Amino acid sequence: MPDLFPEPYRIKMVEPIRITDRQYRCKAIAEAGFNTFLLRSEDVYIDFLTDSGTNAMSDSQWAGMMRGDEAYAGSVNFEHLVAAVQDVYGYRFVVPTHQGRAAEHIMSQLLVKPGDLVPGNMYFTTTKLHQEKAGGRFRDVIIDEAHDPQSSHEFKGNICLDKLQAAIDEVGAERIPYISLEGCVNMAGGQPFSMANLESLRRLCDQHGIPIMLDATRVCENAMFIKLREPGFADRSIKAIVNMIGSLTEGCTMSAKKDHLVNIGGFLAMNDQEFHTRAMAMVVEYEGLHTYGGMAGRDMEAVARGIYEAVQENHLRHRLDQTRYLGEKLRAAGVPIVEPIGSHAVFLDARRFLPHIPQSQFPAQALAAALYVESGVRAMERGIVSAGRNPRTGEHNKPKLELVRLTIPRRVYTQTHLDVVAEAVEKLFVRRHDIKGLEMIYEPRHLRFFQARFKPLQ
Ligand code: P71
Repeated sequence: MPDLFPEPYRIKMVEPIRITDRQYRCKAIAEAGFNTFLLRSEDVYIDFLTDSGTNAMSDSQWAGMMRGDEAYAGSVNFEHLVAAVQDVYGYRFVVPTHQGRAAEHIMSQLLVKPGDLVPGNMYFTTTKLHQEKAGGRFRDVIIDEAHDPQSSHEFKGNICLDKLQAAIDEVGAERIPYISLEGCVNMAGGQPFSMANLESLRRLCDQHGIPIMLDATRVCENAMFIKLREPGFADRSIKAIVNMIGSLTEGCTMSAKKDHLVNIGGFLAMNDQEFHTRAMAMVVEYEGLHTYGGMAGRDMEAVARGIYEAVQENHLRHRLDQTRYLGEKLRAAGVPIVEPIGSHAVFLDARRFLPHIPQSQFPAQALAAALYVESGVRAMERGIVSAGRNPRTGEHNKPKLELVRLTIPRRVYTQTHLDVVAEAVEKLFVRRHDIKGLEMIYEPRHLRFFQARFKPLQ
């Protein structure tokens, strides 16, 4: 693959990682109840659990940490954060939060009323939970292709306007507080929406007076895909594309732990003054004063600087190429992955990887556990365990996608690390028939994937 974009950085500091043997890992995964969330980080060799909060910060961000203004009120770093969001996204108001779900909590409580319907381009676990806790229901209105891991549609994050229109006809626009639009849809495999789709969505929403709230968690990566794939955008800067997305939406929730290249942080942003006033009143109850949310001054400075680094084209070219490198290696070895290769991760298709394990025996969970034992590589289940249960019937939700996510932290691992991961998955694929299903022996009520425990079936 000669056309890979190289690292636009050099390494100034290193963090040793530990290689363990198979016997050690067998014991570790059993102690963790076959749930990779419950492993100790020290027992992991290459950690592809998530790209969330696992970023390497730049020298500029670390320098910014030393300029933290830790005043309780009115920190200058808050001003920098607000200015960066206004400049890059174009939203008028910013409410800082400690991470994305805190922004989702505040937004859902303030905008969603009992009985409301929130249409979105595929669910995200925490997003949906907060909508439901506010008495709302989530409705998936993503295009059908997003549920087909083999469809190579270039913008699988697009919203199906017919599905959305049907939802509006069914419940009435007044029961739809907003449309939830996620960039580089995580659960679909890191798949972007197109600008053309957002513009059509905007027109439909304008007809009905429905706002669009962006989940901006990975929107810079989405903007890079727009630049690479959508006619008319090749010469636009990433910042200009993100700004255009901002101008077509009423506000956003942000987990800065992803695209904005920090280890902790987030915010809620909006144009509506009344929403802002109410969000400020609520953030002081749950997070902290409205000029820091749940963040230290230094954290806000790192986010402010990270916002600008996140829209650097070289950074994004390298980022997407790392993911593509891993995906193309696996594809070449015949390993079933979600197509096309997305932004932040390569997703293994556990249904095709382990056709002998029925969904009721948690194939993606079993695959993630087996990969850890094979290699010390930690991945994440994104299938039936993550989908949880229907809050009304108590039945398992049975998602079409049964995936294992190999998630690449930003600016952390080298190409050789990617090779190690690819070889481990390839080895496991050869002896996939040895992998057995699991039985769930404990599950918490909400977000069960974090703490559920399993035992292997014989
Ligand atoms: C990821 C995470 C972190 C996570 C969350 C829940 C289960 C497993 C892992 C977090 C997101 C996200 C999107 C699109 C909102 C959040 C919440 N993703 N929207 O992918 O991907 O943000 O973690 O800062 O609270 O590993 P938060």
